[in-house]
Amino acid sequence: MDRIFSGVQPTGNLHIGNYLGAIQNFVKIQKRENISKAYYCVVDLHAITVWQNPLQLKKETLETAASFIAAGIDPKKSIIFNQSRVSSHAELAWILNCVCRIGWLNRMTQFKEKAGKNKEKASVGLYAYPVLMASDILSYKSNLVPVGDDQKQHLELARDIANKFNHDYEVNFFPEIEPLIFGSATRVMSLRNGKNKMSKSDESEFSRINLLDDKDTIKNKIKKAKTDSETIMGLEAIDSSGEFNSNISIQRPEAVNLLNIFCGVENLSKKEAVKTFSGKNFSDLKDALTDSLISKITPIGMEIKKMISDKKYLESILLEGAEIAEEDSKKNLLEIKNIIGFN
Ligand code: AQP
Repeated sequence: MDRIFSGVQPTGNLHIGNYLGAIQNFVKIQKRENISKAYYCVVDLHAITVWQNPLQLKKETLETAASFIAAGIDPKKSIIFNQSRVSSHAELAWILNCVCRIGWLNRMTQFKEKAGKNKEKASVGLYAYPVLMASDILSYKSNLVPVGDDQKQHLELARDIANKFNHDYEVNFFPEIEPLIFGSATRVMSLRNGKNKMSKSDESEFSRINLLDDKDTIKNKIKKAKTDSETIMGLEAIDSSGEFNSNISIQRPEAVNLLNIFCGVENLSKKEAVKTFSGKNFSDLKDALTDSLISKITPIGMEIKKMISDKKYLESILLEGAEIAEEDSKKNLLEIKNIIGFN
C-alpha cells in the first residue's frame, strides 16, 4: 500500500502553477485504490525560512487549507494539517541533518536561486530546507510524493538521505521515495518571461494567474501575457514522447508555456492542443485559454473565498488533521529513536 505526502507553503496567493503542478494531482490521486494514507500539509515551518509577517502567516495558513479543500481534496479521505503543529517534523529533521552531507546540500539549485547573491545573509533554515522536506515525507514513511517538476532535486536528496540512514544503521526502515510528477503542466512558467518559473514571490502580479483571480483579472493577465511574433507551431514541435522538443522550448518558451497551461487546465495532450491551434494567431490561443481558465479556475477561487469566511471550520480541519499526523509520526519517531540508540 502507498503512503502519500505533499506540502504547500503558506506564502501567498496560490497560483495555477501550484494548482496544475501539484494540487490538481493530489485530487486525482484520491481516486487511486492502493493508498493507505495521504497527508497534505501546509508547510508553515518551511515558510519561515524567509521572513513572514505573523498575522499574514496565520491568514495564509488558513487560505492554503481552504485552497486544498476547494480544489477537491476531501478532508475525510486525506489528512490536512499544518506542519508546525506536529513536532516530529522538526525533531526528525535534526536527526536527518546528521545524516545528510553538506556537499549534497551545496548542490541544491533552489537554495542558490532563492538566496541569490546574498548567500551569507540567507537563513540557515533556507539552506537546510530540503532536509526538513525529507523529514516531512519520512515522518510518515511515505513513498509517493506528488510535486511540481521544480521539487525533483529535493526529492532525489530525500531519497539519498533515507538510503544513507538505512545503510548506516543497517536497517530497511525508510521506503524508497518516488516523486509523482505528472500531467501536462509540471512546470508552469511566468506569463511575463517564459524562462522563469511562475512563482508567488515574483514581483509582477502579471507573471501569474492566482486561484483567487476574478474573470476580468484573468482576461487582462492573459491578454498581457508575453508572446512572440510567429503563429502557433505545428506538430513538428512535438517529439516522440508527446512533449515539446527541446529546440522549440528554448526558442519559443512563451508559446510552449501557454499551450502547456491550456493542456493542463483542459486535460489535453500536447499533440491535441497543437493540432487545434497550429498556424493560428496567439489571440486565438489566448481567447481559448482565457475561457478555459475562467470556467475551471474561478469556481475554485469562489469556493476558497466562501470557505475563508468560515475560519472555525478550517481551524477544526487543521486541528483534527494534526492529531492524526501527530499520532502517526510519533510512532515512527519512536522506532527511529530505538534504531539510533536513544531509548
Ligand atoms: N510554477 C510551477 N509549476 C508547477 N508546479 C509548481 N509548484 C510551485 N510552482 C510551480 C509546485 O507547487 C507545490 C507547492 O509549492 P510551494 O508553494 O510550497 O513552493 P514553491 O515551489 O517555492 O512555490 P512558489 O510559487 O515558487 O513560491 P515562492 O515564490 O514562495 O517560492 C510544489 O509541489 C511545487 O513543486
